Amino acid sequence: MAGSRLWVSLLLGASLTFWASAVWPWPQYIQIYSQCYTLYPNNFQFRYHVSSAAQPGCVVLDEAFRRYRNLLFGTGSWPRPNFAGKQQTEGKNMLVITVMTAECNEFPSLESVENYTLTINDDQCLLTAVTVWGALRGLETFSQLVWKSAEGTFFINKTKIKDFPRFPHRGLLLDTSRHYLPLSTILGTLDVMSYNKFNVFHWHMVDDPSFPYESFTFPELTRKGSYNPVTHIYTSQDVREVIEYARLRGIRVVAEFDTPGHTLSWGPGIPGLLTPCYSGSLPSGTFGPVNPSLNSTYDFMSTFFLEISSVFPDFYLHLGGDEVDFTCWKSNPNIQAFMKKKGFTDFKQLESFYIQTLLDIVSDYDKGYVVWQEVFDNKVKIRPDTIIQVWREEIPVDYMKEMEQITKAGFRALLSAPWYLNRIAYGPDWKDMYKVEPLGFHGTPEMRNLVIGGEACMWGEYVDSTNLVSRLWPRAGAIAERLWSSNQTTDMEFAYKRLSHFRCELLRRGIQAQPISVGYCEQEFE
Ligand code: CP6
Repeated sequence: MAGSRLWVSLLLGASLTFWASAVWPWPQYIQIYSQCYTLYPNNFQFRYHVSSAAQPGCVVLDEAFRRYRNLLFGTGSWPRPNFAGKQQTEGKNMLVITVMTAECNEFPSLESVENYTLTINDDQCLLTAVTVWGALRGLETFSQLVWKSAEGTFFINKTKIKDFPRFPHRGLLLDTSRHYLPLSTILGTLDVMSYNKFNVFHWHMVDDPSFPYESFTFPELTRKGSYNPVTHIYTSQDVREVIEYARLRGIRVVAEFDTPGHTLSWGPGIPGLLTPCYSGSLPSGTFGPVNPSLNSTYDFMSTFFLEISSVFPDFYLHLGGDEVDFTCWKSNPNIQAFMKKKGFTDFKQLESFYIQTLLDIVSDYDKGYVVWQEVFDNKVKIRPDTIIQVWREEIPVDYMKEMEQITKAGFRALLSAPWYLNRIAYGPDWKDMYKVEPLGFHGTPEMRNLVIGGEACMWGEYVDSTNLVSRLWPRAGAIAERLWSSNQTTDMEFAYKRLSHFRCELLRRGIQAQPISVGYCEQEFE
């Protein structure tokens, strides 16, 4: 392979038509020809093929057709083409969709097949997919292939695409505890995620500063733990709305309720849950992680996670387990006595005891779980199907070594360490994130197969709805392409051109994406 940039320019000849092929993320197999067809906004339709398993009434696709019609041509009506008689031969007036299975009312999962093929030629404009989730990916690609001439005519080039994701888990983490993100901000982010073919929303719902999740079994958690129990909470209606909005875009919602650390906001709502820290022989009035020495803690967790297991339909829950600070546990005489009784000599053993008990509780609810890497590092006994998320950059080992160790032990791994979007630098920092090779460690093919993908993280300490969008986009796109496209898609010049173009397309779609370098966008924006 001579590098996709060269290959595309050979096919298209002129750089004028480059933007007809500026798909992001880049498909696995794509051939674009210079021949192109006219699209007529007034007549254009999305249609179900007669042999498609999904037919009108399939909400996922009906809704997607409406969205993509708006994205392509806007909501207004367009002037009729003035060469009406030639429409049949020169125009492409429909995209025909066929899917093999009709899971229109189900949820996407880690196992969902997202493959699709797109064929635009003299005879047809056809999108085929195994599932509706694949059809959604194909519709997005189709929408990126359509371009508008200076005269305002819509065109699509003759194209053949066979596409599928490199990794099945392509996530974005949003933190709604450090700052509350309004529902509209979350929904807007799900839209842009779908433009990037991301398929997992990792909802880091609660943390030390606030508890915005409205629990119906423990309403005090929200009443006493949120920034404002009227305006800064996610009601069960809100949560349902996020889950359905995500589903319609082929996005899973993986909720994280991080324990035993990062739980200060849980304290006021559940007296006795957190460990009282001691200063000498007296409680200091401050609190540490969840108290692992009390039966009441596990009773609470059983009830709480029973609720969470039913509210979030995804098979996986994220149980956290990161950054547990032992100083408070160390200071507390009751914890010390509990350790002695259990024969623990190390606080890692105490942490393991807590996590193991929690994992057993959640397993009983028929859920799978994702945990942060410390759970593996501290040698907690975990079910073999646990997914470990790697977030630490250097200490104690570099993240590629960590990926190697996790997969060598037979666990599935998710990579996040190189992908902190909350961190900003002066310069084109998307390049380093783009260049990451998730399988860049020493290992067997079996070990590589255990890497199910990765996540871009937007930790919220310095991010709220005022700066989220521009900090996310288009930089998160670099990670989206690394997780979707082939490991051969590494040409930086080609990526730069397409990402610049994609950023302009995001602006056209009303997303305040930041520039990746100097320059301008062809179209004008408000
Ligand atoms: N919050 C929680 C965070 C981080 C983690 N957990 C975090 C800290 C430093 C970096 C990246 C992430 N802000 N709950 C660790 C997973 Cl560099």
